[in-house]
Amino acid sequence: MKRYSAFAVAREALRNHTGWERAWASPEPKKKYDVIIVGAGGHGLATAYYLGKNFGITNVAVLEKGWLGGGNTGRNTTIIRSNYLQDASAAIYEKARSLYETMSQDLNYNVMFSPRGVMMLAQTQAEVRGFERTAHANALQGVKTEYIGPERVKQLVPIINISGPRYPVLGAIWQARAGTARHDAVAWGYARACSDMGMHIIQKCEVIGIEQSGGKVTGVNTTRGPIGCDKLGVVVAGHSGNLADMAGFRLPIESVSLQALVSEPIKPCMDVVVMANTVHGYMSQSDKGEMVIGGGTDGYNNYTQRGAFHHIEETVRALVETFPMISRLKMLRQWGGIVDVTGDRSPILSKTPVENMFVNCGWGTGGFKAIPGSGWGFAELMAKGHSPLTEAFGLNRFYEGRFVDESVAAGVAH
Ligand code: FAD
Ligand code: PYC
Repeated sequence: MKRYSAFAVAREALRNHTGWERAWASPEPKKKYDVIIVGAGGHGLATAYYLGKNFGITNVAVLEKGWLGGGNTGRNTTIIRSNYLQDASAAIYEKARSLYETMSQDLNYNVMFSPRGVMMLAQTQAEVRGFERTAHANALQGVKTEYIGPERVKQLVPIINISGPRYPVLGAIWQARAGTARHDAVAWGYARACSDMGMHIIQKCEVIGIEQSGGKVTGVNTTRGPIGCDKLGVVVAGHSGNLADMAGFRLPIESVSLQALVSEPIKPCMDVVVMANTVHGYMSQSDKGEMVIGGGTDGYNNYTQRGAFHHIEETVRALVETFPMISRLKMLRQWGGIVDVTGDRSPILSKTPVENMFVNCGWGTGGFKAIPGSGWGFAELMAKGHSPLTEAFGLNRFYEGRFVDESVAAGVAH
């Protein structure tokens, strides 16, 4: 595949852009692969990429029931941070954050990583204590965060109302090298790099059954026929329960809709990301000038991949308290994604009761930031049978009571 470069842009400008190649191929499925990954979201594609890059495993197919990146990866609000409390979480999220720093160069694809800084506001004494504790834990883990007071918050975000009305801003946990990236570009960049290694990305190919023999996975049944494999990675976010059901076991996750919305574009007014978890809202400004806004998950399990009016009302009402200037903005679009939530708000990257079948799910409301770290660790788990990055996130923790409690760091109410 030809490299993207300033020279390539100039060359194509001179020949009316007739020389660009398709970013990834759309081959017919083969009868069998060494590895099949189900789900062409960020986590599935990153897993395939690191299987090839780190372990030389390239006889890989990524099967996607819809279009690549059309699940939560293309629906999220793109916040990247690693200010988690537990060591195992800080390790995988910080690995991911650091891989985001060099992802554009690594993939030769501009993912528009913008380390603009993320702050999570403390608006109750409980949050003050919680975030001070996280900042101390992060210092020990080598993750750079700091607890800042209300004056510094106001200095960084002049449009914020720090004095109320219901919840004054008491401080915040601030991570200066956290930020955002272009979500579609992350999926597209990984897909292009996988295709370049000879892997098959097969869209409109839904997995409808999982084949086993003697307790071992042997392949999948799909809407495009049966496809064999030696190893299977299931990376389907909110549909993980359905795939586990096909294989004959249950996962400790719930699927629920998480929604977001964007305003009309306005002049630059906020150059950091702000999350206000007590009032249930968060906001950043996109490169186009739209205010990107999200709130909590729906309060009931569902598979509804669309927006709903109650969500706009709740979230905007909450954010108007914190940013009074948004009260006059028009909202342009709203959407939803089906997120997969575990009891301890931590992911599952694990072997399963079916030999050679692995699951990567449970990222809930916060998996975009984890994509490269998750792909790195899950590829290692699939290739070698173990990975230091994924060790704490096995399914056995639910039997053994070794939870990785991240309910405070999850950032979004659920
Ligand atoms: P997905 O991107 O959902 O990919 C799974 C894929 O599997 C889908 O494309 C789906 O079509 C496919 N699939 C499902 N079933 C089958 C089948 N049977 N056969 C074949 N394919 C199948 N995280 C953050 O870190 N920061 C944020 O700011 C943030 N904001 C969010 C805002 C919203 C509104 C939402 C919905 C989520 C947000 N998240 C955020 C969470 C984040 O988007 C997800 O955790 C992450 O994208 C999950 O990626 P994934 O690759 O696991 O899943
Ligand atoms: O996990 O940081 C996060 C997040 C922000 C918005 C949705 N999830």
